[in-house]
Amino acid sequence: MLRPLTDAEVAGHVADIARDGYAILPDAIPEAFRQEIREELARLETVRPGGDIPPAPFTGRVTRRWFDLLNDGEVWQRVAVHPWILQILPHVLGEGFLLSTMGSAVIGPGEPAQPIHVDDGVYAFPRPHPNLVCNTMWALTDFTEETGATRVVPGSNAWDHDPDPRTAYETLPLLMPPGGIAFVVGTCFHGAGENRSDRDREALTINYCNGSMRQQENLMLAVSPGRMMTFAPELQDLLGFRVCKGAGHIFAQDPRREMQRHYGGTDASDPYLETRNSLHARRTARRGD
Ligand SMILES: O=C(O)CCC(=O)C(=O)O
Repeated sequence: MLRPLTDAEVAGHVADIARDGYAILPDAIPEAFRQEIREELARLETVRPGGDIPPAPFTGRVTRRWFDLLNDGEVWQRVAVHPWILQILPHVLGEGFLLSTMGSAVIGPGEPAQPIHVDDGVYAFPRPHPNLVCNTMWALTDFTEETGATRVVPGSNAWDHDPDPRTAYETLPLLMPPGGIAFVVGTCFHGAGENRSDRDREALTINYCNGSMRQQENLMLAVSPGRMMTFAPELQDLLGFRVCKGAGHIFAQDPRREMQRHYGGTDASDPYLETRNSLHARRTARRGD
């Protein structure tokens, strides 16, 4: 069991992220949990060998990346709601932030360094801009210079331009023993280091976004509604079961209400439930389904 972070610890990490673009939390993954995740990665290698995407220069030639993990082992549901991440991210991305994409980055020996990039480039907003994305890098094995620890350009989160592929930036490695989690805000220039060792560097990239942004992975379509209904409420909220600043509603309500109406667990306190039920019955009768 992880103890909660103190308010001072949360404030310290949030200040580091604001100033440098990143922060490291050692001992964030209890040993049994870390082993459970590694066993799940080993299982994925047997069912989807080599990962979900073909070899490519940016994502790696000998790097295995599996996606849409909420359709796989139950352990991913616990990864997404890591308590320390949920304590820190409201102060980085604002209340109502969402899970954006969950992936693995198992970097094989000999993989060259990844190009320096930013994780919020998918939105193409002019810089500097408020935090839209924050990635969390989970070190499942040693993050060292040799194994290809993620490299960051400290302070680049404040810069007014995107990374230039022709520039050789001065970078620092995010050194972590197994069990560390590093936060890398979406504006911070970074990339995986070269793996010069003879073993895999096993990591997760669990990425969150501001609640008004579109999630990078199409989570609401990728995971079947019946399956989402079995998830813990805090995970459902991260998937979009709650309205954020007026966005994301169904019948002008939190999606949770409509999901419960369809898939069970109806909320008796919903004042519009009866009206919506009868509207829905009329629409489906018209469609003949
Ligand atoms: O694996 C890493 O160290 C960084 C991964 C990354 O930045 C990415 O895949 O976008």
